[in-house]
Amino acid sequence: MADVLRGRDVADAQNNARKQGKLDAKTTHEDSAVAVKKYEKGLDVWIQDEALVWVQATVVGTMKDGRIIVRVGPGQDSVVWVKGGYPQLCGENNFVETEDLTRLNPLTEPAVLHCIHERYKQGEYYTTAGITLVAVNPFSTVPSLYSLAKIHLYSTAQPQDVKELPPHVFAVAQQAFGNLSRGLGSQAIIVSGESGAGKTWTARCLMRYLATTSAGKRLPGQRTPTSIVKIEKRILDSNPILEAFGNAGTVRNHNSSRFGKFIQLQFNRSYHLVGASIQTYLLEKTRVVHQAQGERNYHIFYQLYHGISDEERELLGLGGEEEEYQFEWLPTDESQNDRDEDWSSFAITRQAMTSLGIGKCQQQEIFRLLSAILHLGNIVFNSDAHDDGCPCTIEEDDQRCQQSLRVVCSLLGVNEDALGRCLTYRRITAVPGRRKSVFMKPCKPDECVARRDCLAKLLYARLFDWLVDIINKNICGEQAEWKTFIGLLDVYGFESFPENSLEQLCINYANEKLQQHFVHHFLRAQQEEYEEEMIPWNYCQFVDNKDCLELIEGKISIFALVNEDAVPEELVELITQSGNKFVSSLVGDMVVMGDTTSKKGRTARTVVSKFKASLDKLMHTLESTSPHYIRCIKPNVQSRPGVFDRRHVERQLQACGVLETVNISRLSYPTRLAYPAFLERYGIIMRTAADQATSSRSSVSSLSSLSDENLDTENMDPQDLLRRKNLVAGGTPGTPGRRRRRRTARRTAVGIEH
Ligand code: AD9
Ligand code: MG
Repeated sequence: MADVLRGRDVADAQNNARKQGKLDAKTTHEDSAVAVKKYEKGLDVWIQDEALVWVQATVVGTMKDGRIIVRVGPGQDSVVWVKGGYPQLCGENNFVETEDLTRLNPLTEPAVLHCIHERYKQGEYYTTAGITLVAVNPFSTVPSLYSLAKIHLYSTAQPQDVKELPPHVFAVAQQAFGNLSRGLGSQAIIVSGESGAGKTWTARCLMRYLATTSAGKRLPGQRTPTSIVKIEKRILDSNPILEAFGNAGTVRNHNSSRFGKFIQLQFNRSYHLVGASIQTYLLEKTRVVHQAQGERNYHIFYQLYHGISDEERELLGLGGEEEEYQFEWLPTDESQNDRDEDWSSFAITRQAMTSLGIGKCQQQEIFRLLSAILHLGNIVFNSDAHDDGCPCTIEEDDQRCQQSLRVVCSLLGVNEDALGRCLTYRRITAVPGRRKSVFMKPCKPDECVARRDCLAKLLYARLFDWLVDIINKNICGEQAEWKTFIGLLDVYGFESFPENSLEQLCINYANEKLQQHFVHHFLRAQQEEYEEEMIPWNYCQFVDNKDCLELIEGKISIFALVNEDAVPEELVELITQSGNKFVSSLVGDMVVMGDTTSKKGRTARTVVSKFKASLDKLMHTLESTSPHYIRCIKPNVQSRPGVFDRRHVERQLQACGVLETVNISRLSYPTRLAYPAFLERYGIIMRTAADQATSSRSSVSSLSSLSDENLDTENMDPQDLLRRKNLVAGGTPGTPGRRRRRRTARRTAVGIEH
């Protein structure tokens, strides 16, 4: 038990031991007296604080009953009696200069939080935490943080020197690229964090860095082939399109991504970027038809509304300049609406579409569809009719509704009666015995609204998928051309609202999956490896979320029960029969849910099963890579620069496992070197060139058994001799046997590095 809790609070140990019955009341009191002994007068400690989470204090004295008296406050003017739980020791740390949290001594939760805070105050937004990079969102443009000079600094550093450079998102990208170009296979950078923490910004920086670096990897004087310049531009151009159609202003982020994204940057044998492919996950469809208070619909609707010319406005049925339409699904929140920004963003989106091969005609089709969706939101139903026992109808007395109905039908290429019937009646198929009978049942008012919303969501989601397909066709490299990839994952963080839907369940499930990947990759893999290699190390407890995942995705689980009751077949049929080829092609491949008796005998996949399958595939892909992690932190909920809410940050550090990562990294051996890299760095202490020429593994093994006699001491400079002796000081004598030798070599590497 003591091992498990190394470095943790004594009180925790006592509590746990007490739970296990190892401490009785008497020993508790005695132990308290022993425990408080270490709190000598004048010692600096951390104590808990309501507002600041942890504050520094100085011990004034201790009581026999285990209470500790400390002074706290700006001038150390207030005296506090610390009751439950013992204060944690501050130690002596230069917080601002501590670039890797695992170097904090003692490594405690308060020290981690304080370090990130102190660095933030000095404009240091990046800090390493073992294999993770902690990135705090500055919420302001920091000059030179992402300049070309910075890119140059990281991209020209030797592989072994990258870690010596200040922590940065470019350092992570460079490590991934360095691994790739040293033949270590595909890499993945997993960016996580809560909404507004900076994931998409970070992913954009990574893309820009990798595109620029890969371009700069050519020989001096060699020109970048035009085809590669084009592909790089297209890859970067995919961002404005995906953000226009998949991002929206929310109360937590004015540019919130409402879908998950995994982009695979593909590199050829010479490590040039030759293509990319994008996989998206679960676009939030509900937003198209429902925007919570203070939130917006997808950016593209506003861009279109404010960005098109007057002639186009008429053609799309969005009204003339003087008579602006009011759209139910286009809420205007003055704090978030900026016409000029929408106007200029629209120009960028259009330009990006053109660059990705979406011509003017196709762009018009897209805009017509978007306008049709907006107009669908203005269609309302006559609920009085239903109250009188008559079928519901589309409201005839509402002029705006009738006009929108006409515009929708014209833009979608469908018949007014057919649309009205689809929205107000549902088809029921009964199969009594072997005879199938079909009849139409009038819908209740709320069912009509649900069918209207379903149609809008279907069209928008299909349009989004179509765009992703087009983008992929234009940026994906030939399979024969690319060999390895660097994957960038930018997915939505955990979500919990007063009212949660299936979307939140899926989003949180994705996060649990990623957390499990992290746990497997880092925490568990590391512990198991040490155990297997019999390297001395102390176990560290971590939260294993496999039970949680089992509850969501197992055989008897929430997913097994949840089935989102599918798009009504009448709506799919209506769109399939549209006179507008673009519109009908969007649903061309859809399988009608109720059509289980068709020759193909297929059934439509539910949202859940589709999402689960795409996540499983993602996990499989991630397993084939070396992962790197970036945890983005949002310093305050108001998205303001210069404000660091310690409580809010601490919660995020806990939730994303940074505190656990730091703890486990600290307890383990943080440095690993491949045999060749080890020899490259320490080979100079080999006695002869012949020693160095043997295979890497045995060379490292013999290097690890170097002793004084092996060193050519006679001809050495005394300083050099001392340095070399120090270098081998961590070595242990080689032992016969393959496994044993491997272990020794690795241990030596670790010892030397320290
Ligand atoms: V969400 O889950 O998609 O809602 P993200 O992606 O985590 O969220 P995003 O990258 O969109 O957050 O960042 C939010 C805002 O913070 C951006 O629009 C920028 O205004 C701001 N930001 C983020 N990172 C940086 C940065 N490194 N420097 C300056 C930043 N501003
Ligand atoms: Mg985002």
